[in-house]
Amino acid sequence: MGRGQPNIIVTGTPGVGKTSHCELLAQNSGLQHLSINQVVKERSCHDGWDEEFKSWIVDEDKVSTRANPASFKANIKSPQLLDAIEDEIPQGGYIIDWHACDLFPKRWIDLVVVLRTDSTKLYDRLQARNYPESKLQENLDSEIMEVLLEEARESYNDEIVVELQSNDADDIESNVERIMIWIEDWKKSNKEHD
Ligand code: DAT
Repeated sequence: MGRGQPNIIVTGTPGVGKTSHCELLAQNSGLQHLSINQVVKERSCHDGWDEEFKSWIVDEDKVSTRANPASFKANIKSPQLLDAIEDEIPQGGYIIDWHACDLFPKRWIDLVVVLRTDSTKLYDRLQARNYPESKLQENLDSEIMEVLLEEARESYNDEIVVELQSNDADDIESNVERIMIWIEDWKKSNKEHD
């Protein structure tokens, strides 16, 4: 049984513009913006707030889906998070916003967008967020080392992983336009298979 609408992951280092892209894309496409950070926060799927790193503590090692789905379920530290996403995402129509993507089984995902930002611009954006120096440096290193891009390529087929630049406001518009065209194509080719 096919999905009527695609599921898209928008990922990348914190500060690259995931939320900005997802909000505009949701507005233009009618797909739903699903911020995993928000889900973790609202549904209490976390082990508390890390003050130093200013983020919710989710044990990502234990929620890896690279293993088979059964162990994915058995290993997950916060079953509520899995239940929450397991019921909703497979139906399609979600833009998933998170700084990691290997949580989601391949079969759920139709496109993975990895946003990239030049280090000087990313530095300024993270500094504006008052990130502590340790976290700022950690995120800059992660961006320079292409950690999220590698993770996306390891977790999904190369054909569905797209790397897009997010340096200026114009990039947001052109990236969203490009994804909109992809969504329309996806819908057309999926209809043919129904
Ligand atoms: P993320 O969700 O990846 O953490 P965000 O969308 O919250 O990132 O953006 C962080 C900040 O950077 C926010 O003030 C908006 C700005 N920003 C994001 N993408 C941008 C772009 N392509 N051009 C200019 N500013 C951008």
